[in-house]
Amino acid sequence: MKIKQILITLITAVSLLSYSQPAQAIQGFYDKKADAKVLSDSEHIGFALTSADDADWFKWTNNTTTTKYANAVLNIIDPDSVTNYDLAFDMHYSQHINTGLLYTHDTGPNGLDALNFFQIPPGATIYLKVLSKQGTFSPKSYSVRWSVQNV
Ligand SMILES: [Ca+2]
Ligand SMILES: [Ca+2]
Repeated sequence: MKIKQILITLITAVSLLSYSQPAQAIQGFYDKKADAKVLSDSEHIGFALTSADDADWFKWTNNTTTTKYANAVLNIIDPDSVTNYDLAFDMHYSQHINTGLLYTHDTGPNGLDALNFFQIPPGATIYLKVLSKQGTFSPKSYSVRWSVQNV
């Protein structure tokens, strides 16, 4: 009886360990805001999400003295009728003032989610996040067309 209890304790401990592993194993590229990929003024990005918990972060800082206007278009390459990736952003006006995560309009599995002419004042940093909508994930490549301009 005692051996059985010890075995159960051991099995429980082992399964707890193996449950805690996957969360750490899901590590790809640019998964966190702090690891965001720095964008240039104009880029066509081609990446992929590899799990339902995967996300990719990007950032661009307005180092000029004039307001810039940002455009970003998210597109799933080879879309299907279910997989839906979303484009969100968080504008940091300064180190301590930011908008929090905001989502661009979701256009569905075959749509293009976009940020259009979004104002970025001098000194501000915009963070973009690409993630999959809950319950719709399958591994897909996607592209983001990014550019900043004057108006
Ligand atoms: Ca990632
Ligand atoms: Ca979407």
